[in-house]
Amino acid sequence: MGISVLVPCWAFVFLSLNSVEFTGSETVGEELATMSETETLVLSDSESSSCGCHSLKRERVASIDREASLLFEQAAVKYSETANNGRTFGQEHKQEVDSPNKMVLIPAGEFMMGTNNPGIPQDGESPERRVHLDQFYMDIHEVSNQEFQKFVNVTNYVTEAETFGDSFVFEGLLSKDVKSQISQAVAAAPWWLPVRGADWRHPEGPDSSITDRLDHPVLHVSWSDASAYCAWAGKRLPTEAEWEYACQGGLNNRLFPWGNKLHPKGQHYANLWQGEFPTHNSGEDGYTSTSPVMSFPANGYGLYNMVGNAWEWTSDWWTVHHTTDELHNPNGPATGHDRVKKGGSYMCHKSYCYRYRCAARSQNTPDSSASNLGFRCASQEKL
Ligand SMILES: [Ca+2]
Ligand SMILES: [Ca+2]
Repeated sequence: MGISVLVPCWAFVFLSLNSVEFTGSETVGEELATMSETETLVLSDSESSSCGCHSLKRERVASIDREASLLFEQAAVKYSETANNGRTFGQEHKQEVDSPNKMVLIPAGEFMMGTNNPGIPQDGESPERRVHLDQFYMDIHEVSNQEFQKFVNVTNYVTEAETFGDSFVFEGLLSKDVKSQISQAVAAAPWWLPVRGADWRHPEGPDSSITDRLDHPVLHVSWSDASAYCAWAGKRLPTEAEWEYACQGGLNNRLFPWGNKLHPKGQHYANLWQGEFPTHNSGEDGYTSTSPVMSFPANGYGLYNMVGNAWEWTSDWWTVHHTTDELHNPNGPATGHDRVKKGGSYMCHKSYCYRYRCAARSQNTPDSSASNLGFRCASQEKL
């Protein structure tokens, strides 16, 4: 089946967006779960600018429409064969990861958090507000598989994905064997599949491993898992304000950690998605999945992959309601339903998930885990 057949399929899915009126993301999830199987593949307006990452909630999975899924599968195969053929993950830029993660001082200061020109307004990116922060230390890279393995070896920690027995994996990364055993998908984002046996040791399910990816970010870790790791290391998760301030690398009001141009001098500065999401990832930046945690240039503070590669948990509860009040060391709402994640991932493309900006944000429930979500730690003291 050729691409000419696929285009009308996706056109149908996206044209359907405007024919269904949704009132809120929570309602969307509940409504979709009771819709016909075909309708479960319809995206909401808020999802249309999204990678669907914040839809990764176990209660949101629904039966797959087999006909539509077959078309999607063809797209995923195309993605896999054209982008991944001959590629060995992590071999091109394999390097020894510092263990434990080096930290750098992020100096005390003030910055404008959020933006008055939001890329995705419904995410609560605005308004800009002046934020003052004390100094703190930040891991220079995302926590790697090697580091998390050490933590588990010492503590026998069991992640939530292992306890639940499944985790969300992007369909384009799955083998045919694993895909054939799956009968459910995330209603609002059908490229996310709940995979039995997917966890940090098996990022694409039981037939995958991290052996050749020890220097890549650990994935399939929930907010609780990330918090447990940081506590074990004598650290903590960064607040959203700390993360966003650190992302800017000493620059002010820039979109990205390195400035406002996505490709300065024609170079890739982050592991993102090139091509058509979700059907074709050209891997022009060298990676169609995660990259080593110290790949791509560091920002002005010496931090790697703040945007792109893996999403990163922060300690804050999620809210989209902000004021212009000045804040000192803000740590978010006192309570909430979801936790904030920052930076986007290797799945982000401007057409779907323009969240690889410092001011961008998204959220997941604290027990969620996925094949593009990791973390790094912060601390008040030098370790
Ligand atoms: Ca990439
Ligand atoms: Ca990242």
